[in-house]
Amino acid sequence: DSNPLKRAADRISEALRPATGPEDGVPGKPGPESPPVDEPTSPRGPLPPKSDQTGPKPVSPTGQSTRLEHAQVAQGGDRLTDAQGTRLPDSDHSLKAGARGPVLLRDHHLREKVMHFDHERIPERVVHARGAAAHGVFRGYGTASGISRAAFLGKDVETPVFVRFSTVLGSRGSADTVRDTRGFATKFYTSEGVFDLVGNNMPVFFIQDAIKFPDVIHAGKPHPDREIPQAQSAHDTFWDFVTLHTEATHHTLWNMSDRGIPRSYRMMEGFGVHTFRLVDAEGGTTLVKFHWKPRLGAHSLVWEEAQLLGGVDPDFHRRDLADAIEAGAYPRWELGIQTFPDTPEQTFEGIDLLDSTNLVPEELAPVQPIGLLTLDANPSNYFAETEQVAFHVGHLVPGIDLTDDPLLAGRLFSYLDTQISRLGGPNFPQLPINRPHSPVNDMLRDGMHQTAVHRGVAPYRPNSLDGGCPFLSGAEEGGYVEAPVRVEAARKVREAPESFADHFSQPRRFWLSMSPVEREHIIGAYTFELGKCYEQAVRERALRVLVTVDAELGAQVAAGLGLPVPDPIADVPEVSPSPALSQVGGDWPVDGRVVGVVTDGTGGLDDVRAVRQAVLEAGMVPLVIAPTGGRLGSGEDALTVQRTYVTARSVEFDAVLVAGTPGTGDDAGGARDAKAAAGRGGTTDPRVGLLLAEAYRHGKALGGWAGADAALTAAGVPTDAPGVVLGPDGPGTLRDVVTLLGTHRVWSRFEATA
Ligand code: HDD
Repeated sequence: DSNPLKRAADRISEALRPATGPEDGVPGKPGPESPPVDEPTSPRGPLPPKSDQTGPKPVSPTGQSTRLEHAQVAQGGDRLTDAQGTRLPDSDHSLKAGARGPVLLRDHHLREKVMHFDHERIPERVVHARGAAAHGVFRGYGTASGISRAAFLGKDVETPVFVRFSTVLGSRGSADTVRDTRGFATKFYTSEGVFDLVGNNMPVFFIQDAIKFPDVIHAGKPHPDREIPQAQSAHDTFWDFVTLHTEATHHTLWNMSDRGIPRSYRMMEGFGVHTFRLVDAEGGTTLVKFHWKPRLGAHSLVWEEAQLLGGVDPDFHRRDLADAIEAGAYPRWELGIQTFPDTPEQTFEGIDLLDSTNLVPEELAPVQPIGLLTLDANPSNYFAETEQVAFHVGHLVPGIDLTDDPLLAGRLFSYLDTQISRLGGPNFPQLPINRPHSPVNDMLRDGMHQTAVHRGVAPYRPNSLDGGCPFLSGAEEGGYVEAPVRVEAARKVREAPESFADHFSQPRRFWLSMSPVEREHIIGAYTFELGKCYEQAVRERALRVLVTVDAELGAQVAAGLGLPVPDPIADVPEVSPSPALSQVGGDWPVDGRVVGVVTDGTGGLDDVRAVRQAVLEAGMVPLVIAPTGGRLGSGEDALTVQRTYVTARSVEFDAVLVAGTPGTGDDAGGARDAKAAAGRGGTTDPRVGLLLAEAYRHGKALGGWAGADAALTAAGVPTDAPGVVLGPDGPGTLRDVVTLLGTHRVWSRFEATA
């Protein structure tokens, strides 16, 4: 070859050729690259299911299961093929005219592979884009059977479910722990069709009429010019909207409370928000509000934790849910209902049940348990299941009906409509995750992405050509018959009823129901969010709203902003608190709580081993934190290090234990374990110091033994402070720490104690 540039390039590639590469000219393995040394050399079957993915596999009469099998259906056999099933000899090299020649247009595999990749993403949900989901089962208690004929509410009836949790404002890749409302959407695959309960972790909504939904979302989403801020309500347009529409005050107050930053999806309440109508076997009706009550209690992060997690682990909630299920700590919620007589007024104790900015205090209408939800399996494929699941408030089964809540009415349009652009056509109910488990026999035909092969010639009714099939069902044959509720003749108007005009007594009740520490958090949240607004008019209007809710709330936030306290907008009627709204108090199971154990790994490993075992036996997750990765000790008893001083951050742990301390002069009993924790020369390693100081500041339980007090003291943690346990040994310390974890946080460590 006379081209000097080409000769030089050839020499370079010759020099880079691996010594152990395959022979040139082997069919299907051309070129100078060698396969990675650990590439398998013979085919094998698909990976076995994970431990949490075994168990009964429900089979849908309509075809594929909604659970598990579809992953295998999509990938049969052990040979790579193209989408048409033709086996492929190579997937790493385009077809070329010579190794250094042009790529040929006829290379179907190249074009198919890149074409498919180009279209891998679908539009994210316009709201609730960021989510995580799990499979599970719902077992009815039968306690609702007297007021609802829904078969799945029957005693011991088990129904497969898929639950998706979400944030509202952020994009698909946004952080889990931002301050926001959380979605809590449940798909029940009942024997009578799919029922979707599409709720949130807050019982009230920003607006009373669905026609304002585009407005409130436009206000909350990033500004249209720079597309910032992402997944935040702390900006002018959000506060502009919620202060101009004072009906948003109640929901906004919930968002500014600890409910806006949950500790875990497993530790959130859920609410159907609207009032629904249950229908019994005789056609009798009862108004209800749905509640999900978590077995682990409702708990939250503190604001600094939430912010740190946004950077340290943006997937915190997603990871927490999946890890807990994989570990067998299955999250559970009880489904409950508040019931109200279905009177023409549709009010209860003066509260308008059609106004979704209202809640009904549990003290006035207790939540009665009607069934148990257990989440016991993670999705096999995020896209196929979590991304493609399509919920809709209009997916109802006999026994569950709607009310005339104007917020609900608009939703009945929106959820069906949005799937057309999100999932690309009207056949989204045929996607495996959306398929009912009951027989489907509709007369919907054709359309984009039609996967059914419909039989017969007469998709219309009545017909005489397909034997008159399919037949209709009255209520006695399980048909969905809308409750024949009377609709009063009235003028067509664009108005809200007078009863929708009180925007302040419900927020005031929420504020009065909070404990001192929760109020302190709310004040902090408003001060932060309004402090991030640039518009003076918006801040001043927000303060007027806040003083109307409560003088002290308004005054404290005004002080934080450095603004004068304005006059209230209106006089607020007297309301009594609802203690059930406070999250502080109670003693809760500690399942799946994460306990960090700090050790330098040079001695006293027996205690670390024992405490690790005790944490596991208590149903919690122990994570051993050491200066570097690898294993501590040797032989069968060696301990695996899960976090290093570099990868550990306090926000990941519910409690932190320090195994021993320097200075006691021998290797026994954990004496040297915290040497590295306290650092060479007796100073605490700054990363361990930060870990302990943060955990302390966030009200977390701290423990230690064998003189761990030195490391704690060096981190600025007073060893006689509440919730700091210095025990005789690992397991002894842990016992007290478990008791502290039952209350979620050491509340008395906050200035405004509970
Ligand atoms: Fe909505 C998604 C909850 C009012 C329009 N909504 C969506 C999701 C949840 C809620 C949990 C995510 C479902 C999933 O995981 O796929 N939405 C609520 C609650 C509301 C509410 C509790 C009030 C009580 N929503 C609401 C209104 C409208 C919408 C008033 C429109 C007028 N919501 C939608 C939507 C979404 C949605 C645009 C986006 C993706 C989807 O539906 O499937 O249609």
